[in-house]
Amino acid sequence: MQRTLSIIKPDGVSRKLIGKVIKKLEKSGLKIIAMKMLHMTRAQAEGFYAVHKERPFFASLTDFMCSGPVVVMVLEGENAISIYRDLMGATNFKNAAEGTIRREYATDIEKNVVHGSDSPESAAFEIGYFFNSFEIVK
Ligand code: IDP
Ligand code: MG
Repeated sequence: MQRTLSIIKPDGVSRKLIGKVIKKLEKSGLKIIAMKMLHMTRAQAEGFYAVHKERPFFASLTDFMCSGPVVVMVLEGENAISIYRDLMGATNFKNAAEGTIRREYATDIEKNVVHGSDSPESAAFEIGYFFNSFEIVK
């Protein structure tokens, strides 16, 4: 069993895509074991994306991520990290496979609707960033 962190980004929430994203998640067989809505401060967004702080898009990305509420979830299942990455599709929606969340709903390389952890190490950091053990159902 593996866990991964999912975020429906501010564009997904403001464009009323929460239900559509969750429908795809539930169809994929992944189990939602934690979920909440929150609005990050700039400092919280910068802390979350600290691995990208040297990238040219860091300021714009963290601006975007604190521009409105997000829905954060913990997903669980066998190979949850790669199953959810496949469901999201490529970072750039133009390269994302047919049927993926980003291919269907993203409008921009930055405003790409969803986030998903990329490794067990980042999943552990990202889940711990948003949830304590009481907020994750067993
Ligand atoms: P990922 O979300 O598919 O894991 P990362 O490379 O980790 O992609 O980048 C994190 C986020 O930064 C992306 O989801 C996207 O919102 C944004 N991003 C990535 N590359 C670019 C870029 O070249 N220009 C603008 N934003 C980008
Ligand atoms: Mg990433």
